[in-house]
Amino acid sequence: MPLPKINSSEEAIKLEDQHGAHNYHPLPAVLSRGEGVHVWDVEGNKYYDFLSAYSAVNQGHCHPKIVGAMHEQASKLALTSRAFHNDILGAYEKYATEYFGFDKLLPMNTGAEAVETAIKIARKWAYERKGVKETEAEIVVCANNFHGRTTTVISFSNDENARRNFGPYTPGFTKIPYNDIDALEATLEKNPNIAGFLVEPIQGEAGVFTPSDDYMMRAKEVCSKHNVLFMADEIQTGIARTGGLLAVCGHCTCEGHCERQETYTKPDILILGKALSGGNYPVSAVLADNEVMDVIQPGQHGSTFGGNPVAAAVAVAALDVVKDENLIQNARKLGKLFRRLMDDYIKESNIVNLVRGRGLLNAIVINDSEDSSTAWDICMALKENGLLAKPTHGNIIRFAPPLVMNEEQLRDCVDIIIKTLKQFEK
Ligand code: IF1
Repeated sequence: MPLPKINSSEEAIKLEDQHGAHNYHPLPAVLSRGEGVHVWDVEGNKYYDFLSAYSAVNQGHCHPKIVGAMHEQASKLALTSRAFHNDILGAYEKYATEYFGFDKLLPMNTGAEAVETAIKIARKWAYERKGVKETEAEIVVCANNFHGRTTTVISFSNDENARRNFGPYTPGFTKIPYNDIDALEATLEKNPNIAGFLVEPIQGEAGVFTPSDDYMMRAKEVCSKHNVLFMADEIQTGIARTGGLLAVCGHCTCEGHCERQETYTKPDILILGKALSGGNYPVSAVLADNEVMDVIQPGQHGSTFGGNPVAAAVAVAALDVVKDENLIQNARKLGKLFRRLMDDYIKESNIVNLVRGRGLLNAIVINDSEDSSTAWDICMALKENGLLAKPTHGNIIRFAPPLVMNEEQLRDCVDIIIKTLKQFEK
């Protein structure tokens, strides 16, 4: 059956409204094409993408190298399941483990699945290596976390919208304040059953909440001291987004691999998703060294699609692009410029309180109450002016363009943002 031809944004939105579950409230932009830092709607309007599918499209829309690899592999062999081997998975695992500096990789598809995988590995490690009594392992998480949508993951969310009426909840999680080393230390000290500390190096959904520079490093130290696994959810922050290969790298000047070991906080369990495929395909992964990963033995965990040939080919191409196009350095350079230009404006602004972030993961905080519609209204006006961004948590707007942006484009975007904000100055 041929699909109905969509002639206008209005038509497309109406179809979704009638036939799709209402689990989202998108900005009314109906996109039909993307290339690099730009997307086009069905009316042919061109926009700068300032969300990058929540930091999945770091390498830019429809990157020819990634699309080429995907196309080539899909026409050769798309899926075998893990009942048989395929001739690319091992090569991808070798490439990715060397790229990030770990012994082993466990391939999954979505971010939430990778977080679930990390939780399972940490619990099993606690029982089989740390000597915690079975069913008593605890995982420490942070207030205002976002790690996905599964029943276990929302069990330790404190976002009522994400959590309410989805219980009963999975036990085994202890919540502490974010960016609070003393709270972590006190919790690990009094509870010997803690398997891991699961943390976002920057809290994306919480409004690009950026902790103190030494938080990750000190958290890792505290975890090591108490024989607790340090588990970094780099699904949104990783793969060049924040101006380092990983955000746990902090401010080191690594070029892909971390060369300045003294500033590198290596997680015991690293969780990746989103940009691992450049947003072209659902590809996620958990990385760890042998002493941790080897607790998983045949039959104990898996996925029909995890590690499929297309995913492997896409991930290798996506990681190649990050290196070949110096996306780490570009994100760092343009991020600094973005915050400087925005800071200059904010000095005279009544509508924006501050800009924060690292690399090209930034947010501005709007000077209005959390339940006001101002941030949404600004995003609607940004759309009219040719730039797409989305509010997060009421009065905060996240800015995360593809990392293939150049300086001229970034300056153009800042002009659009400032011009738009001026429409809202009181
Ligand atoms: C949605 C937010 C971003 C993530 C971290 C795991 C996952 C995510 C740090 C799960 C996913 C997405 C999910 C998407 C919105 C988006 C989001 F606003 F909800 F919080 F990016 F900031 N860990 N984040 O950010 O990965 O299973 O989705 O592949 O609507 O749920 P996933």
